[in-house]
Amino acid sequence: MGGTGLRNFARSAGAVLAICMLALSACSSKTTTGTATPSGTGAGKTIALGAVLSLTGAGGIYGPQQKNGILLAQEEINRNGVNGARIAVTIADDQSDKTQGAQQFQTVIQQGKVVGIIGPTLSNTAVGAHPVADQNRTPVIAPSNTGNGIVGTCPYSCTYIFRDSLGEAAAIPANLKVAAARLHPKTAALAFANDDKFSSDGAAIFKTVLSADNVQLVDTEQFSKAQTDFATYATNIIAKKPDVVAISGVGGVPSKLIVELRRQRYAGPIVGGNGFNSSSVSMQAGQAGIGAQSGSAWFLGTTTTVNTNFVAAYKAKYNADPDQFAAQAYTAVYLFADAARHASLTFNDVAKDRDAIATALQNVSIDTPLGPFSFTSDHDVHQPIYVVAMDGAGGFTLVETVQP
Ligand code: 1QQ
Repeated sequence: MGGTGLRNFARSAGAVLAICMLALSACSSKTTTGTATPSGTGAGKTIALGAVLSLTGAGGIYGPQQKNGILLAQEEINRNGVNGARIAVTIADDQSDKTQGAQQFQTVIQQGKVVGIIGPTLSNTAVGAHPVADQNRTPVIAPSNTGNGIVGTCPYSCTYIFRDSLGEAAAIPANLKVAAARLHPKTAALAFANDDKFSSDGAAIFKTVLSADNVQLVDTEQFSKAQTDFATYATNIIAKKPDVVAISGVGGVPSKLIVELRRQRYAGPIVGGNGFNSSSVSMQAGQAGIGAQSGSAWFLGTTTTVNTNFVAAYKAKYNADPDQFAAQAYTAVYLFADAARHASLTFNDVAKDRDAIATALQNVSIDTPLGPFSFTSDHDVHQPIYVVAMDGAGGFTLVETVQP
């Protein structure tokens, strides 16, 4: 390109860059390493993504917020596009079922020709779905799979699997550290769903950390994630007079057990896992849930520009506050968009584009509602932990922020 051409290009590139920088203020004062693909190369093209979420079943309490977060991010990003291309997210329901989740992954990969997938909602579904994506060399961002072995060292090949959801292996110790410093418990009771991967992994982590803190486990109650009547379990727990009760469960389990414990006049502290971090769970627990404490990856009141913009935009679109699940799903779209911006997509060779996105995801570094975000070498999360407590009205108060 001759002198003048390059200058015109530089001038127009300068102008385009300025516009992009403005558009990107939503989620990226930090900059991803590596050269961005010249803008405009994606003009008229579509970046197809899949989102396989629990809109029904045990995880159906989390999926709707995730869907909202994804649709908001898509709308914001498509105002200016990704190097001229549009993001198009196909959303499917994994029905909180491992086999259904694997089937939906297969469908968005084979038929949807997606270059990336967000999901599924539950760790229990992920162990069925993620191997399908990995075998098809299709990058995944797990927006709420906080169990063990989801990234890094997995019981199956997980080279193409990333997660932007804080693992219980980090969240539970941080939560218990804050609880121990305030409550100095000597005894504890543990209740968990034994037919759900996340709940069982969480229970194992609670056991390990409590024994490391010399907190004696005086009672352990286990039940199915489909359990709805917790009267017997609450009676057994209360009979042992624990200093604190720990709950590791998904869906309706946390709120139902909390309500039953309070109904049977248990007035002591309650701590829990990621299953607590949903505005729907806080709402269902209501007054009984006040003070129930968990380690969260996000806090509504974080005053960064990117988070206040997200909260304001979410409220404007849905007339409701977002929660952690919405924030993580929203962030996942921005992470894919930034990877696509740096991936030199062909838009005609889907296998090549999937590989390019997977490679680019490793170098992503952007500001998000979760905070400055980049993946660890294990494709995992490294972020502050917000220890929060239910406020009795569908929200959470911040107890303490624990740095990683
Ligand atoms: C998991 C979870 C659930 C509580 C929410 C989706 O963290 O299954 O990993």
